[in-house]
Amino acid sequence: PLAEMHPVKALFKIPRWRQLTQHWDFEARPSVTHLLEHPFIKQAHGKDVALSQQLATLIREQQNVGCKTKTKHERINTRKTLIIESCPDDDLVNLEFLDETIISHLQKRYDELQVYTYVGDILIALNPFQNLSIYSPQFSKLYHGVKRADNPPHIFATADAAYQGMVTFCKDQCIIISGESGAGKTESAHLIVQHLTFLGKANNRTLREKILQVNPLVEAFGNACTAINDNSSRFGKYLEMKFTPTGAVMGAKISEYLLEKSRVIKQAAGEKNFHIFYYIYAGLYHEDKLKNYRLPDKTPPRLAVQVSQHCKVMQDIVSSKLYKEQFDAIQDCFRIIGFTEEEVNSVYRILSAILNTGNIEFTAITSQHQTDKSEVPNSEALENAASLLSIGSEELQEALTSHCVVTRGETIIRTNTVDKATDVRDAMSKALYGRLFSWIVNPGDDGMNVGILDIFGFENFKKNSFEQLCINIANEQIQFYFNQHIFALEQMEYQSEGVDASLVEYEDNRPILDMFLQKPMGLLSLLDEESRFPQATDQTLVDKFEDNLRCKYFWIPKRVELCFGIQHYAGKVLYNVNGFLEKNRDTLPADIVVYSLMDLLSKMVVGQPHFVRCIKPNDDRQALRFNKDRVMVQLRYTGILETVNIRRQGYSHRILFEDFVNRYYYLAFRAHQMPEISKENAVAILKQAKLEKWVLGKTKVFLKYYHVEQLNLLLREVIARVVIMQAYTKGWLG
Ligand code: AOV
Ligand code: MG
Repeated sequence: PLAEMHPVKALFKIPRWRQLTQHWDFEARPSVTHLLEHPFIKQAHGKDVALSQQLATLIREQQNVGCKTKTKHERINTRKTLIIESCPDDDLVNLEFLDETIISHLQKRYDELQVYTYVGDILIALNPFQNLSIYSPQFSKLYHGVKRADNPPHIFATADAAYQGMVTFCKDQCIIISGESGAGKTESAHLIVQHLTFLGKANNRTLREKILQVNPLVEAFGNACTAINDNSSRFGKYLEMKFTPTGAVMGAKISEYLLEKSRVIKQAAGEKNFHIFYYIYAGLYHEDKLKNYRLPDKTPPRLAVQVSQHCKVMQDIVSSKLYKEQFDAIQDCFRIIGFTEEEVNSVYRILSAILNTGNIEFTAITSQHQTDKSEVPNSEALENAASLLSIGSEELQEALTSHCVVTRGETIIRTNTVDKATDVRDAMSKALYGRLFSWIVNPGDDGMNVGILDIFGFENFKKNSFEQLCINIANEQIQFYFNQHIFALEQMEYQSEGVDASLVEYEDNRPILDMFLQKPMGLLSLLDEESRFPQATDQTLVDKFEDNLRCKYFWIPKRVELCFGIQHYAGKVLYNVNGFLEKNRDTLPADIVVYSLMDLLSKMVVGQPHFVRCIKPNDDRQALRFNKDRVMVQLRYTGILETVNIRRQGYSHRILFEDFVNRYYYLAFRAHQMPEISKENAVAILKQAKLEKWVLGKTKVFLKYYHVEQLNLLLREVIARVVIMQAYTKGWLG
């Protein structure tokens, strides 16, 4: 019942009430009916007696303070309350705290099932590890063209902000989702797509369904079960939703980055192949179509290796109801998105061909003249694969067991050893799968758009290799972009207010990026260069790095062999160079990988960004379990702590003179003497409060977070004194 009770309860815990109250002015207090109209109250009303009672009390209270005949005493008290409540705990930037406090704060919210929290304009999303009912159509309606502060933090609010930004300013938007594996990036991306589809009034049912079916389809081919996440994305995804100038959804386009194709061939212990292989096996078995695709239906000694590696007997797969259901779901996706029957048939054929290819084996032919030749002893798998791909089995065998070399304009055919032939076979499977994936993810056309980036997060394992380096450089770039953006906004306000922008400093990660990307002496260029030397070894690579990279972000640890350390923005990571050269030769050169990421970044720079930082509260995938240490680490490397600091270093409070004087005049003037709203009076208050280092803009006072803290403290003291004095004069206190 917890889950059932949740949406109303969680949203209605005490902070909600506070949130409701903090936007009301004294004078412009909403009427009771208005209050009852508030969406959250509407939902809660009648559902829960205790809540209704709370509500009634609140309304009574509000009526009292709202009425014109309130006494001075009450008015002062109300004012006091409002000032204290003016820091909603929905937004961490509004709170003054240490790192420890942030954690406790998030924990408290998580315990109340409030998984979303803001840090300024960034959304923190804690993975609930249970289904919450806060994503229903009612919630979609709530987060529709409203001010962010009108509702509790929500992933829908981020989608709404992007949508509003796009429609209002006719500007492309992008939503960048980051966080470690299993933190909830992909789920967040789904929810954003769901909400954008709603906002974009995809009335056309077919179009709406099409867009919503894209994700499950792409995930069947691009996601797999890993040790950390049962549905782990094994590719970076950039999804663009296209809209007409009036904001109606037109379609969606997906770009994929760096699909982990090696998974088709091999998976780490306890991990599985891409989902789709299991789905089609179970599905085709139940439809009695395995034969059509030349897949074995008994339990042969070597069933399609990739699948059998984990499901020792085929029964494991075919008896899984889940796989069969998923297969049906995928069939639906194909149909709804508009794949023809023939195309779907081709997809299954290619997948079956890959499975059969995995079963092709080679033996060495040792004749008098040749010792490096191989052949396929059992032709069944070969014939199956060839027939599924509509090529001759002879041709396929030749392609696998020999290769061409062109020397001096002459083409020479060389034979492959068993090892080489095996490599070619695996490379073929990977390439087939990679192309199939790209074909399914086929891009659409142009228009105004909201892009959603769901990429791998910063990684720091016990042992880190080339893959982690690439992923972390990507994150380093995203962090750079993030900093730029966070500052650009602040700087703009400083400029328009005529305030010197150089007053704000922050930790710039540009030098680290330069160390990686500079040419010709950056780490990646050095790696590329060393990869071209056939004699290069792990040791020569480390030596090369050591000789050429001289900066405080790079070091060679003394006691660990063949390693180097990098001080990333998110923390120190030790990389083991073992395999770096091979992996760099085997895959695209590091340079190219980082370019394709630059491409991504340049795309993002065009759009107005919105950030979602996903956090995994525990490693056991359990609901309501909050591991402080784990959360702290992630806050650090998703840059949240950094952001809060950045916000603090800057003038996080920028208050209009009018609001400032109204709020704090007690500090410099008498209680009954409402001073004129002016810059001079604002300065008088600041001076009286003995504050330093504040700045004046054209229309606003620029304050540091601690200024506001001090001001509020002083104000509380002054009000307490005034109240006591008045109580005496009225004879209330004897
Ligand atoms: P990831 O995308 O960040 O990991 P996912 O989005 O796949 O992580 O989330 C992992 C699991 O957490 C999901 O399968 C859900 O069970 C659960 N989960 C996440 N968000 C929610 C939510 N809002 N409500 C309910 N359950 C949720 V990776 O792709 O591995 O980096 O590579
Ligand atoms: Mg994912």
